[in-house]
Amino acid sequence: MKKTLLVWTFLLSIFVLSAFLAVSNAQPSIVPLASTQMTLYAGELSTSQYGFGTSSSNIASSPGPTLTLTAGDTVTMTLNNVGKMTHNWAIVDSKSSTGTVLWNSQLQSASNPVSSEKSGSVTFTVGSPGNYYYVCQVDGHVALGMWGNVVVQAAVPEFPTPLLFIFVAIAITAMTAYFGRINIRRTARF
Ligand SMILES: [Cu+2]
Repeated sequence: MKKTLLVWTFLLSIFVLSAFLAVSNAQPSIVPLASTQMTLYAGELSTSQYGFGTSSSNIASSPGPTLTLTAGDTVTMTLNNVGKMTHNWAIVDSKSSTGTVLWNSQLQSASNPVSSEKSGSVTFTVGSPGNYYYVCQVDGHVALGMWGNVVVQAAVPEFPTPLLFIFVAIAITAMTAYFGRINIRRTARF
């Protein structure tokens, strides 16, 4: 197997893969990043203990269930108020009803909360990786236990395209060399 042929195979592989990428990129993708539906329940365990839970029967003692999100994902949060009081939900930068709301994640508000036995939802795009909080912004409810942790993980990085091309091209070249050697052996026997 001549080395020049292997070099040409390698270059041709890169060319074909590049052409494939150009064609596949010609049509802009309209598929968004992963979108996630989440549901939380809000209510009261007692007059001094309010909280969030993953079902109507497990309104957690504080803090509520930790939400693990991925940066860049679109999340639709639905809050079911199974309590007697009004509640709302928002991701904020501090464990406080007056913390700065992040990513337009506010589900209704302290002045327009979700009524008892009602539900509401909000759709937002998750921001940068880090640790945040979700709270009920109705006055005094954070102190009664209505908060939880939000952990934002980095999106899984894509394998860099140029490296992928070189990797695949090396694989094709290696296969060409392998089968080329077999052919040479067969030719030699005749
Ligand atoms: Cu509340």
